[in-house]
Amino acid sequence: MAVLVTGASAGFGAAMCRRFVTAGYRVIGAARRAGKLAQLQQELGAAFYPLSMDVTDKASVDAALASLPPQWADIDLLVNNAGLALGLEAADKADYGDWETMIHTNVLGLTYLTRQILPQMVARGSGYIINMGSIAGTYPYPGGNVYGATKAFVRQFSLNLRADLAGTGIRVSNIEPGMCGGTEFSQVRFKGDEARVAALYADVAFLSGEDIANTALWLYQTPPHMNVNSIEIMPVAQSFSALPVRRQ
Ligand code: 8X3
Repeated sequence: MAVLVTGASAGFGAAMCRRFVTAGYRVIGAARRAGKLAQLQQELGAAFYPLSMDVTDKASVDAALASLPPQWADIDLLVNNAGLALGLEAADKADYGDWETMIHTNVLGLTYLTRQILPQMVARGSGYIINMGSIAGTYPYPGGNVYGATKAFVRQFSLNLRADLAGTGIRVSNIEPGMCGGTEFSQVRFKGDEARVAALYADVAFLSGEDIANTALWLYQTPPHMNVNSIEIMPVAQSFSALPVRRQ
């Protein structure tokens, strides 16, 4: 039995691979960047299996999964972690290509992996799917437009999976983090604008990839009769703000 983590080359995904291997699990790390996966394999050893795939390309997902050696083919936990935010512009100014990339990765990629791996879990009558949502899937904010909408898809898809999987013993959870740092998330969102990234995180005790990896491990180790449907996590430094009102 193995754990499969997508988006394993950096951030939450790499942190999860490290955490699960340290906890004694066998982990398949899936990502596009084979070099980063090879580094992770050097670090983690035989308990880690690097799997090159592009989650936005269904044929690549299918071929990668079909290539798994038999001893790595039974997946008990799928962590659909691959995802990204691109841009923070208002909807009338956002780059449409960015919207497409987010939808392909955060929505279609997640559904490809899920659809491919669920049948083996159903056949065994056990398994766990952890999806990476976001607080952006619940709370709207300016510039969140398509990114937040993809995470709202992930939240509802997670709940709907539970409806379909009733009686199977398979568990599904959606992790919904708020502000996290120390990952490539904001570098990617702001396309390498390091000054903007630094300004965002300045003097904030943000969540780390390790915090999210520990959460995923805790979920997986909860007793089999227990399903955490969703878990929303923010740094203490982040909270809510009043809705803006435009006065005449
Ligand atoms: C990451 C959280 O607040 O940047 O999904 O959208 S936020």
